[in-house]
Amino acid sequence: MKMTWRWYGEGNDSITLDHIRQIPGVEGIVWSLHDKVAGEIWEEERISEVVKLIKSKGFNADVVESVNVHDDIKIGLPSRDDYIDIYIDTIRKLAKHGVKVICYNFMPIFDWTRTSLYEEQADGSNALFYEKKSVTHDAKAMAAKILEGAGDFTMPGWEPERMAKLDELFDLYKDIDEEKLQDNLKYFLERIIPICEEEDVKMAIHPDDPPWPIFGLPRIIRSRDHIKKFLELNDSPYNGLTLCTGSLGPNLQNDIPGIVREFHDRIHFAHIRNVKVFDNGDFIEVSHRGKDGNVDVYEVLKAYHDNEFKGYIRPDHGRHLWGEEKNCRPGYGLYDRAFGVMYMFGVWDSLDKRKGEC
Ligand code: DNO
Repeated sequence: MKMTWRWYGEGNDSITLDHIRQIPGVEGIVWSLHDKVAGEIWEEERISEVVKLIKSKGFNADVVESVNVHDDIKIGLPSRDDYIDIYIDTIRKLAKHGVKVICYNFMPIFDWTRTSLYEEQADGSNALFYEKKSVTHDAKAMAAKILEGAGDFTMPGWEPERMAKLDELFDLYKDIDEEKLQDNLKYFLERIIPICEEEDVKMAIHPDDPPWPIFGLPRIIRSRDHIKKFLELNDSPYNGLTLCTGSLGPNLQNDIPGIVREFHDRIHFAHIRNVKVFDNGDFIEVSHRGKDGNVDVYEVLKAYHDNEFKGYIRPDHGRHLWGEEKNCRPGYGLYDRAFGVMYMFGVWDSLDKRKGEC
């Protein structure tokens, strides 16, 4: 596995590349142009500038998370072809600068959703929290809360421009059910995957977070069966997954180690995160340690190890520790994610040793 770290760019992240250099074993920076809204053109000079900066600090810049997909593509509007052309243009430009994997999602309107970005914990830390009963009808109130919590940082998938048009967006999605969304995803894949094959860039879809429909909007990448269906939409190895344990984890029916074992050869990017799920379905994000939550992180890593996973991996969200919430983006502080890296290496290195001894 190749360890990576998500970084939001100069001036848009409280953590610097120099901080990241001190975390053992991190080889690559997962990056994006975070000021770009879905459907906007990515200029080559901007891409080249970021890649150069990342490489100048000794990291690879192989993974981009995300190039967001415009809602017109997800809804299947006639304008989708123009937006797909722009997407293809971005794939080609990224390939030219050595990018190997693009992480994206196909969630209608909202990216990952939480009801509290800084839920206080008994030990004084705080973390991202999801209260099921608050995510039923008032999407606008929730969007406002998320934007407020993000402060001056950009929140991918929660662009204020889009959030200002929620009524319009909900109206456009009103006839889109799971099946239609899947058809539109297939259409998108049919156009982009041949380009990815040509350019040697792997697409890695991110699962829906949380793994159930919210505000009546369909979500189609949230279980083993959905993943299987998705992979069958287009058989190319370039049509693959970002397997996120924290996104699938809140549904306790999801056997994540089993999913890794079944689909490992289509997983290009692994996100490791742990969640603790309460009896009423609410959940809180916890440390990466398996025992702290409901995701058996050891078994997940073992499934990757047994299959000699060579893809990219990163710690996903962490708790905010030692007061860093005053100046870090939600879920993306320094300390807990650095612990996550070390926990993963702890498990991985011991699995390596045991394998050598067998
Ligand atoms: C959460 C992330 C997601 C992910 C997108 C991919 O922190 O894992 O926001 O980047 O869904 O498009």
